[in-house]
Amino acid sequence: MNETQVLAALREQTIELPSWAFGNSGTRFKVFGTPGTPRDPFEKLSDAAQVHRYTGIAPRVSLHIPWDLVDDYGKLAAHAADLGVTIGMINSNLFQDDEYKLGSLTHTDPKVRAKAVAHHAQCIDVMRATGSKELKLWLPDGTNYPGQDDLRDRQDRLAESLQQIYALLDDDHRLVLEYKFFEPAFYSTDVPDWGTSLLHCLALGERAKVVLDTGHHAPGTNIEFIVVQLLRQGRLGAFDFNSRFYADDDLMAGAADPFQLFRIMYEIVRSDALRPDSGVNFMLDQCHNVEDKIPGQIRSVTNVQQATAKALLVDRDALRTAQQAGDVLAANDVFMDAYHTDVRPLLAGLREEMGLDPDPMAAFKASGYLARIAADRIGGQQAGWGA
Ligand code: RM4
Ligand code: MN
Repeated sequence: MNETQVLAALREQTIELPSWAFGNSGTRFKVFGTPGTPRDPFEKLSDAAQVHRYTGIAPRVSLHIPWDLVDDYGKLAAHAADLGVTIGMINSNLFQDDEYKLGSLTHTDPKVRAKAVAHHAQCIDVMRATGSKELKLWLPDGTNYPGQDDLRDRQDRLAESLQQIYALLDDDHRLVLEYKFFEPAFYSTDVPDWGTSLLHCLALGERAKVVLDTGHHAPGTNIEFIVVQLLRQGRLGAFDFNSRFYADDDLMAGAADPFQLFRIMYEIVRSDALRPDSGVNFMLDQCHNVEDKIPGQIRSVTNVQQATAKALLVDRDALRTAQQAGDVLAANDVFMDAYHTDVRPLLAGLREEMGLDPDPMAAFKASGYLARIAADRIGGQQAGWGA
């Protein structure tokens, strides 16, 4: 790709933000409050819109139900539109209700399963009211002890519950199913890997796709290989980008391993899946526990953008030639050359062309927004996990 083509591809790229990144979060040890933290979904959207304002590529915000429950979703969508953003995926919540202690969609009790399915009917209503087209499920279900429950029956119950949810969707809705190898359950997880997610999606139908959260794999997993397989099947529905050192750390995307992010984005580019109509939603799923949240999101967005720019710069003709000649070192050189390219000037130029400040982080800092919200948002309950 020449520079004009690279810039054209970057201009089309969008990244979706999670509303929960703007609320307080923490670990099981402590949740730290931050001055100016949003107190409701309206304020979360206002903060998310700041990220779009300075990066120009983050025009959608995912909601999480019930954390983002409001009386009037039309009003929330109108607020988003006023801010220049739209509502993205609607995430359901199957992990914060006492009845779900032993499972939700997989529970042995049909009443609990019915309740979990009904929660998705509520999420689909939110989709209709906000114009969202995607329902996202992450299933916390699993067991802690061998023998605790029947692994095979749980899969059958899950398949049946998912069918019921899928049947509730409108024709232009999609269902995306996320996998995670452990936590909160430690012995078995009912959707632990991409294979399980894919099998359930294949059974459901065309509009069911897999979500790949970069934090949800065992250390050492070759995530870009999974990307390739899901793209080959046309079943990669979305990413939840974040970084990890140990488990599901939810750190800023590209912070721990920018090379991995580059390798993932290379496979996206290689399969022509960056296009807005490719069906892959590039989302962040992160928590900012010790850093400021809006700058944390800006950094994440620009990290994904940098990895994408480098991926676009791979000389694919030279790479193919080296690969076909069996020239291992030359092929690796071509790949690494792109990775080592400093794309910051290219991206600064792109932003200027888009009418943005070339340095989004500095421009946001200079705006004084953080000081303003700290002064304005006094009183009320700060939003966080569970609210
Ligand atoms: C899960 C998963 C989901 C997210 C929840 C809060 O680990 O990553 O995507 O919605 O956390
Ligand atoms: Mn996730």
